[in-house]
Amino acid sequence: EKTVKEGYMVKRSQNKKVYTLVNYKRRWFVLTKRFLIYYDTDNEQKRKEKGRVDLSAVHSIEAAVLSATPEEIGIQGDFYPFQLGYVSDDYYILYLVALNDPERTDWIQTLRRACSNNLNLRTTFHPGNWTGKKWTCCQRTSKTSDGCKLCSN
Ligand code: 4IP
Repeated sequence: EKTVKEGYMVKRSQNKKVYTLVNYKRRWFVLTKRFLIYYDTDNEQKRKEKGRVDLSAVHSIEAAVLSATPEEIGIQGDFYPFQLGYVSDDYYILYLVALNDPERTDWIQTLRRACSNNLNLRTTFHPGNWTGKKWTCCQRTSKTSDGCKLCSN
């Protein structure tokens, strides 16, 4: 399938396994018409797929706030996070960290274009993170609660 956009970003672990700790990994991202796929970065000649998001499952693409230090993320200085909310077997948010602000804007716009025909797009989102107990943005204690902020466009 044709590549729409590709590049390095740092991703936050999605907590698919309940007992793993949150961490951040640098990955090579490839956006096609139907998927956002991420690969490991060990061998650029022979990249191994680590995971993918089915774009039809995406309900929000927004800038985000990450309660993490640059050291934890593995980036020096400012970082530019955004989020991809989607529903598959559970509710997930993939937090991604772009290399700079224009790159973040471009990833958000490109992903939104790829998802523009989704029927499940939402009008609100949580700018903070789900800690397992509450949202850091609004302190709400339901993971599936409506977002506390209106989506931008
Ligand atoms: C892993 O940590 C990686 O961050 C995985 O990301 C991530 O999976 C795992 O979270 C997390 O436990 P270790 O490598 O230290 O084991 P990647 O697949 O990019 O390597 P996700 O789901 O984010 O792909 P879980 O809880 O989601 O499995």
